[in-house]
Order: sequence, then structure tokens, then C-alpha cells
Amino acid sequence: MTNLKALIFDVDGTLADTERDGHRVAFNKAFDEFNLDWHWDEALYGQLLAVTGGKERMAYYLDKFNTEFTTDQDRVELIKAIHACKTKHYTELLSSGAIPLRPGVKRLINQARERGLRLAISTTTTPANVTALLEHSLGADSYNWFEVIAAGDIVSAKKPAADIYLWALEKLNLTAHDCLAFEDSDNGLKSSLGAKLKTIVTVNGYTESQDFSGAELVIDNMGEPNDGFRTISGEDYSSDYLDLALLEKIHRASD
Ligand code: XBP
Ligand code: MG
Repeated sequence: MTNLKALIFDVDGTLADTERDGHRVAFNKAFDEFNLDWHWDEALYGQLLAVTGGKERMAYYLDKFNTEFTTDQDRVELIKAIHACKTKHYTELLSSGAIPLRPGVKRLINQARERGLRLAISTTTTPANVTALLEHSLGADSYNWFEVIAAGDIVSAKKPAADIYLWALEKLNLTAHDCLAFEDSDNGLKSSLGAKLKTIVTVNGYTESQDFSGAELVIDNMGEPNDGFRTISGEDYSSDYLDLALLEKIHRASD
């Protein structure tokens, strides 16, 4: 049995509930700036989240939902330009403090740091978005708390492919058995399980009805001592907030 050495966090939907009021709003601001009549309402965005990666998501939208759109520009280049504009709007949204961390995230990360656990991030989102979220929610130095930040285009195959987690494990020089992963979506869970990582899922409005087979524990959020989580599936050992004691039990049971 190996000791728990590292926690690997997904970002969007896990550290913060960023999609509906963050990324989606930033995409629509970018579409307006490009004078496009594209508008992603909450329901459509929920469908588009089937595809990870903002650039890939725009291509999916054009292929499946806006087949009438034509342009004399190179479509790949246009999508890249729109995405850069979206990232500018998204990081500005984060800087305004519009998207707080989810319950229990700051407490768990601080406890892990105090106990010397190594921290990493595995996310499909753009690196600049990770920097902005961490700096504006955990403080200027918090970027350095994470030994490895595996993000965005660092791998060509995005979630649900396992590549982003495998890349993080390689950089950590750890095996999957040394770690626990934290995710929010079916695509994210497929990715972490593909890397053989035991995974805890905190659902959100867009993902609560998805299939999380294979997760160690599925909860509605990480919980706080005075405001516990709701267990959706898996073994919570009669706890109602994630702390290192619970993580150790889950990690031991997995061996
Ligand atoms: C979620 C994603 C990202 C964001 C948009 O990432 O799929 O693509 O929706 O960010 P994760 P970008 O859950 O893995 O953190 O536009 O920068 O891709
Ligand atoms: Mg996510």
C-alpha cells in the first residue's frame, strides 16, 4: 500500500463553478466583439460542454448547431482569434472576483499544504485562465503551490482522453497509486480513470445527471465542517466534508 503523496485537481467545475457564469459569458462577449450573431444561452452551452476545450467547442458548435455559418476567413484561424478574445474577457471576469472557489476547496488545499502533500492541476482550460483563477481566489503566490499545472494545449488529446493526467503524473514522477484526482464531469472522470487515478467527483448544475461510474465518491461539493456535503454515491465513511482524514481512508481503500 502506498501513502497518499499528491492531489490532482481539475479546474472548471471543480475548483470553481466557472462554466455558466464565466466561460459562457466570456464566449458571448467575444462573439459580440467579432460582430457574430452567435449566442450561447445556458441550455445550449450545457449541450456544447460535451466537447472540452474552447476552440474545439466552437468548432463543434459550427459543425452541429450553426451549419449555416460561412466565412471567407480560414475557420481555424478565426476560431483561434475569437478564443484569444474570449480568454481576455474570461480572465477579466476572474479578476473582478465574479467566480468564487467552490465550498471546501480553499480549506482542503490549505490543509494539504500544511501536511506537505504535493499539489497539481490537470485541466483542459487555457493556462492563463488557471493563473487568473488561482491568483484572484487563493492569492498572488498560489500559482507556486501547484508543482505541476497541466493545462490546455499542452496535450493534443483533451479530456476525456487520459493524456492530461498522464502528463501530470510524468512531471510529478509519481504513479497513479500515489495520488487522488478531483473532477466534476463525465469527460473529466473518464480522463482521470484512463490514467488509473482514484477520483472524487463534486457535481455541479451542468454535470449532476451524468454517469460517474468508477468514481470513489460522488458528492455535491467538498463540504465544510459546518455545512456538509450530500453524498450521491460511493463510500463517505460517515463524513460530510472532505479533509485529509477522509482522503486517506478513500486512498487506502483503493489499494
Ligand atoms: C473545462 C473545459 C474548458 C473550459 C473552457 O476544463 O472544457 O475548455 O470549458 O476553457 P476542465 P478554454 O474541466 O478540464 O478544467 O476556452 O480555455 O478551453
Ligand atoms: Mg471540469
